[in-house]
Amino acid sequence: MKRLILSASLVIAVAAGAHSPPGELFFAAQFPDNLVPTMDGNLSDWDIVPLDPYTIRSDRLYSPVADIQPVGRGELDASDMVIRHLVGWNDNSNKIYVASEVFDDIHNTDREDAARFNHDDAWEIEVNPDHTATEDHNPEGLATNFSYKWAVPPVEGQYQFYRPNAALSWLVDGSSWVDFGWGFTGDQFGESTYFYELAVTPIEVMPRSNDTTEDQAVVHDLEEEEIIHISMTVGDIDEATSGDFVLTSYQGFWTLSPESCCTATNDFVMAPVEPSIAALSETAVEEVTWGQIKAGF
Ligand SMILES: [Ca+2]
Ligand SMILES: [Ca+2]
Ligand SMILES: [Ca+2]
Ligand SMILES: [Ca+2]
Ligand SMILES: [Zn+2]
Repeated sequence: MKRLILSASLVIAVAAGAHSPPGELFFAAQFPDNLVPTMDGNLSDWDIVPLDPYTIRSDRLYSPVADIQPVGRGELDASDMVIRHLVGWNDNSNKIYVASEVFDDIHNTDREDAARFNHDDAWEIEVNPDHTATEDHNPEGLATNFSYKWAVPPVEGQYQFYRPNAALSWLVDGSSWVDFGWGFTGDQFGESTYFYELAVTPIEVMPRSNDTTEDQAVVHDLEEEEIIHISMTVGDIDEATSGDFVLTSYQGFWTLSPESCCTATNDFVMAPVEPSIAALSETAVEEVTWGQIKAGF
C-alpha cells in the first residue's frame, strides 16, 4: 500500500514538473511558406497573426525571482515595462519564430564587460524541443535546453549569447541555425519600445561541449499539433550597475515560466494554419501568379 502511494505521488510530481504552469497551453502560429516573417526587427509581418489565442501580454508574465521583485503573476507596472510576445513556426523551413515588443521607461546599455549581457536590458529565449522537465534538461554531457540571449545595441560588437554551449563558432546569428533582428522607436537609451525577432532551427540534442560540431546537432523535426517547450524572459535594467552585479540590480525580471530564467517550461502547440492566414496566403500566391502572367505579355 505504501509503495502504491509513493509511486502515485511520484507520477503527479513528474507530470507537474514537466509543464509549468501546468495545464496552460500557448500557441505558435503556423506561417505558410510565402508569409514567413523576416527577422529584421520590424514586426509588421506578424500583423496577420490573430490576437487570440497567440498574443501573450504582460498579464501572463511572472516575476519568479523573489529577490528581484516579489510580485504575483501579471503585476508588472505598465509605467516600468509593457511586453507583448508572439511565437510562430513554419513546417518547410522547420524554424521557430519569436517576436517581442518591449516598452521600457529606460533602455539601459552600458555594461563595462561586453560579455555580461544581463547587466543591461536583455531578451532571452529558451527552447526545449524534446519537451522535458527542467530537472531533466541538459543531462549527462548533453544539451537539450537551448538559450538564445540578446542585449542590444551591441557593446564592442557583442550582442548574442548562448547556453549551455556558449562558444560554438557555427551557432551564431546569420547561420542556418539562428537569425536575429531588432529595432526600436523612441529614445534609444531612454523611454523606448524595442522590437526583437528571432528564428531558430530547433535542436533536439547535441553534446554539451564547446567542441561540438555542426553535424553532431540533431535537428528536431517540427510537426503540426505537437507540443514543445518554449519560454521567454525580459530582464529589465533601468540603472547603470557599478561594482558587483547583484539580483537587486534588476528593476524587473519577467518570464512566461513561473520557474526562473534560463529554462523552457511552457507548453507551446505548433498550431495548424489559421483560416484567415491561409486566405491571405492564397491571395498572395494569386497576386504573384497574375504578376507573372502580366510580365509574360
Ligand atoms: Ca519582421
Ligand atoms: Ca523599466
Ligand atoms: Ca547596464
Ligand atoms: Ca530597462
Ligand atoms: Zn510540457
